[in-house]
Order: sequence, then C-alpha cells, then structure tokens
Amino acid sequence: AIASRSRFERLRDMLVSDELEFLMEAHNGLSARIVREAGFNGIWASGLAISAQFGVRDNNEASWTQVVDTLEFMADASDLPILLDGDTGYGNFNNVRRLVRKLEQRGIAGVCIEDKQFPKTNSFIGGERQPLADVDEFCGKIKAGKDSQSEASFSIVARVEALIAGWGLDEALERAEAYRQAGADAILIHSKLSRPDEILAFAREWAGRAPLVIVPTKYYSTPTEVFRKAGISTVIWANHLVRAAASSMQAVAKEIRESETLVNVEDRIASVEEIFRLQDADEYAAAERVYLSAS
Ligand code: SPV
Ligand code: MG
Repeated sequence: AIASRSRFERLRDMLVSDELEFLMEAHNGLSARIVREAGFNGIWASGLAISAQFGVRDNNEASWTQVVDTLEFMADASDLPILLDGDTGYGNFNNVRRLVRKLEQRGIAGVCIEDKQFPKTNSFIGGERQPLADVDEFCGKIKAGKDSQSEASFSIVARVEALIAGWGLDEALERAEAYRQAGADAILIHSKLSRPDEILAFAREWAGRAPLVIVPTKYYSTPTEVFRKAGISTVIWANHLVRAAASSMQAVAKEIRESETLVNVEDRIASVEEIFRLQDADEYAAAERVYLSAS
C-alpha cells in the first residue's frame, strides 16, 4: 500500500502521522541510495551537506540550480520522498514559486524554508548575529509557494530561527503561528543548545497546532523517547552521512599516503563490486542482453 502512494503523499503522511518519523540526510545519489537501503522512509537534502560535498560553504555559494541538479540524481537513486532544505528560498516570493515548480517536476516531495536573509549562513555559525526575515515578507513566501504547487500533497515546512537568533520563546511561537496561518504544512523549530529544554518548552506551548520538525544536531544526547513523548512529528538527522564520509575519506587518504600501499585499507572500505551494486550495474548488464542482441 505504501509503495502506491506518491512521494509527495508519503512525505505528507510522515509529517501528519501520529508516529515519530525520521528523515536521514543525503547529499548526492550514492548517499540517497544508502539511506534507502538502511530502511529510512525519507531523506533530508541538507543544505550544509550538499554544500560540503561540493567543497563550498553553507552560504548559498552553490546556486539553486546546482542544488536542483543534485536533487535529480538523488531522486533517481532512491525512490524515497525527499524534503529539500531550501534555505531562505533563494530569493523573494517569486523565487520560491519557481523553486516549488522545479522541485515538483523532479519529484521532490517538499521544501523547508527558513526565516532568515539571502544569502544565509549556517545556524551554528554565529546564529545569534544573523538577521531574521520580516514576518509578513516570510508569510508571503509561504503563501506564494503554497499557491504555486500543482501537486496537492507537496509540503512546505516553515523553519523558525528565532531561538537560534536569541529572540526568545514568545517570538518563536508568534512566528510559528503566523507561518501556520500563512499555509505552512509543518513548523521546523531549531535550537543550537546542547540540551533540548527550549525545544520542549516550544512544543508544550505549541500544543500540536501543526506538525513539529526538529534537528537535534546539538542536543544529540537527548534520548529519542523524549521527542516521542513531546509529540514531535519528525526528527531530522541532518548531516551525519557527509560527516561519516569526511572521517572515512580522511582516514583512508592518510593511511595510503603514509604506507604507500593499499594493503591496509582494502578490507575496511567498500569493495569495487559493492560500488557496482550501488550503481545498479546488474540492470545495465540485463539491458545489454535485451537491446544489444536484439535482431
Ligand atoms: C542543514 O542540514 O543544512 C540544516 C540543519 O539546515 S543545520 O545545519 O542544523 O542548520
Ligand atoms: Mg541548512
């Protein structure tokens, strides 16, 4: 039954379900396939991770079309619903409209936009110094996005940066309510504290008015059961595959450089055959038998 639901519907199902759901970060086709094989039900196309795999900063240095091209590889490699981290929407309301149409065309199930200024900076880099968007202007972006979607279940998640910027709980709640009324399908409430207290306080006051999405990168030691009890809809594991890739590549590069041999690394990295499998090389071989021997 699940497989017959479109990707748009499946992301929306995750957001509105009563269960705690999880989105795992991916940043290219290979990582998207790995997320699917690990058994996750959805993908977070992280701005930080996609920037990082390009070797650029999380400051909109990669253009939005470069991001969309990356998403196309991800959508081809994995049939999971993908929620794009769309930063600030890459411009004003009009850029959001065009983004939503291009995402729908590529089968991307939803986009998260955050109430900051373009070009954005990652929330963990001097978050308290970052200017927030004007509430009305940001509501206009949400409404423009919702009005321009042609897939009924395409989701727009509105991300509140008020706690990151140090504007306090009341401001965060006011903004979230304004974004909900503007049409947001869910609210992402972000925090950079190492304890979940402000997120839990927000969730209590919010009282289930719309699905809540969180990103526990900094409060990672919080047991997941705490989020479940707080009525959180969806947890995003936001950057852990690009970080895993970085550590692994650093260790293997160092080992080969120092030892001048491959013998120490061969058994601890994916085999070439495993890479072929992840690329679906068998399907190509089968297609060759059909199409190259056709007479
Ligand atoms: C991302 O993954 O790019 C995010 C989450 O936006 S965070 O880096 O925590 O801001
Ligand atoms: Mg981001």
